[in-house]
Amino acid sequence: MRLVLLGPPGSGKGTQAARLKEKLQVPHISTGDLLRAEVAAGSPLGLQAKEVMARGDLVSDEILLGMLESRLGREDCAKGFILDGYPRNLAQADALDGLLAKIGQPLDAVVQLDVPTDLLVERLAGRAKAEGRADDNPESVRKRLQVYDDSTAPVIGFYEKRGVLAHVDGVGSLDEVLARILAALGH
Ligand code: B4P
Repeated sequence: MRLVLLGPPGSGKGTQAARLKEKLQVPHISTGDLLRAEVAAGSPLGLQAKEVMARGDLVSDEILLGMLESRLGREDCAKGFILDGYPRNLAQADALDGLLAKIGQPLDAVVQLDVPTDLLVERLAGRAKAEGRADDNPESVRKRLQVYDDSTAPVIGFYEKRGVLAHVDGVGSLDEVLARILAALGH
């Protein structure tokens, strides 16, 4: 199964991908986690990404594509993957198409998690208290929601036109949302 999880910040992409990987037996690839690992390691890429992420902006498409290409080339992706956090704009959606065509692994499905904005803000405020992530402060959350509306939301139409997109209601318990995603995937 080659799956993309789409949705605004706080919609549960990372949360559900971590659970789906057990069910689908494919790796969970979170571009946010890959970037946070670079930041934590203090690598040149991490140093570039740190400020951009903290203020809620998108890291450059070029950096993301290189990172993704090297991750998808690893052996554990041979049977598929769950992509969480990529693509985040139309240029990334095009780049992903090219990359997957090159490695002969077209997407099977794209799931969009729908959650109202007031609930997103509430969830991210909860995570700010629990985990203290650098980009969960109110100002960065506002920016991330704006970036989502401006840059990421158009990706929904891109996949709708392809006939591969399923909308899933992301409001409910973790188990309820997981069951809806699995049903949308025919599992
Ligand atoms: P991400 O790490 O992708 O962060 P996110 O969009 O906020 O979603 P995340 O997956 O972490 O949270 P979730 O909704 O699961 O990106 C962070 C930054 O990295 C970006 O702003 C950008 O700078 C950079 N970046 C990443 N990918 C990039 C790309 N492709 N291009 C450029 N830059 C990129 O969970 C949120 C909270 O909600 C959690 O506390 C969770 O417990 C809670 N929650 C989830 N489901 C719930 C439910 N059903 N009920 C109640 N709470 C729930």
